[in-house]
Amino acid sequence: MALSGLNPAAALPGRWVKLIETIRVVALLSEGKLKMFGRLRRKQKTEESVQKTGAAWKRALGGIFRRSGIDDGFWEELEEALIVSDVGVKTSLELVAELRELVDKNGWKEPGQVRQALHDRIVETFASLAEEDPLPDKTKTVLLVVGVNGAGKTTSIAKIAQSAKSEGRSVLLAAADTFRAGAIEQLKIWGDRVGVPVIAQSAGGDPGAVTFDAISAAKARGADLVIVDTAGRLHTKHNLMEELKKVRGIIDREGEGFLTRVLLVIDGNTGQNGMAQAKAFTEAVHCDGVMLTKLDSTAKGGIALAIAGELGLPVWFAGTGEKVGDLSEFDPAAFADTILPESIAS
Ligand SMILES: Nc1nc2c(ncn2[C@@H]2O[C@H](COP(=O)(O)OP(=O)(O)OP(=O)(O)O)[C@@H](O)[C@H]2O)c(=O)[nH]1
Ligand SMILES: [Mg+2]
Repeated sequence: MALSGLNPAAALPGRWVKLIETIRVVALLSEGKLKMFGRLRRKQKTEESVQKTGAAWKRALGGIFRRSGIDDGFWEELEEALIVSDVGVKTSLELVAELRELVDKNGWKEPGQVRQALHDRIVETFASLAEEDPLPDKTKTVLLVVGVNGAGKTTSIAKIAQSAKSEGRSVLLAAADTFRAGAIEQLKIWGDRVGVPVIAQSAGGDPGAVTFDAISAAKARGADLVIVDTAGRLHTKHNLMEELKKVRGIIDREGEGFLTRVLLVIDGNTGQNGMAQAKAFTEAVHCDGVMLTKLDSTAKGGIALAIAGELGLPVWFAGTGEKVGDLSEFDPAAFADTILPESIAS
């Protein structure tokens, strides 16, 4: 090997540093304090999945941070660009007001300083909500999955089921979408693919009864994660939202010993309509977190910021494709780095 050019003495300290770091990481891993591979994967996947989103933000914001100074025109353009990126009027106005205050207070002159402050604000918004583990280890959980038609609920359930199973959890799926023709079959196919049992009744049955059966089966079989698939429904349809409340009621009543989590699935392309969905579903069944799907397409993703900022709902997962492995835990820093990279201001 061509090592002759190396000075072994000079290489030694570097090796020691590496060795010490390895020992530290192994120690942390064994204490369960660091999920290293999970975290690395999460960052990388979030970065990969939001590339198109990043390009959309670059188109909307690119020129703004390259302006020669911070004047009224700068603020107007920034506000407009945030709104165009689906951040929503309310959140955009609030963000701009906050940034203006910071500029006045600190006497900033460079648009790049505003970019950094906006980047940090985005990370903070998401990070302050992300403290709770969506699916805590060793905790029996019923995950109720809700959202409008076609948002990606059933596909996301398969992704989460596979990921949970690979972490050693015993998962069971409940086919509580008894409404749409073919929905039960679709969930059964996913169940077969990922090797997870599906509790179902016949089409047209009562979603509450299926949920009841699934929780009973989980108790009998010692399953620790029940994921309930529900029919897609327009958030404006009162009777369908009432039906969802009943399902939630059954989980609360029957799921003794189980943590209840409600996951709202939102198509990342939905734009501001996602906000109306999030409000209505949260009012009906109190959502705990969001899965933002289809980020691999042209989603602008700004809706995530509006939902986090206005409703305080964390984004837990990102859907990054149609395959079962296309799931990533949402990484706020990677998201902010991709939509507002330093290069956008230089
Ligand atoms: N590109 C992409 N497609 C996705 C993603 N998630 C789901 N899909 C696609 O979106 C379509 C709808 O997905 P479903 O999982 O059936 O959606 P759903 O919310 O269960 O739909 P309903 O049961 O009809 O309400 C399917 O074609 C999926 O393959 C994603 O992250 N990326
Ligand atoms: Mg479905």
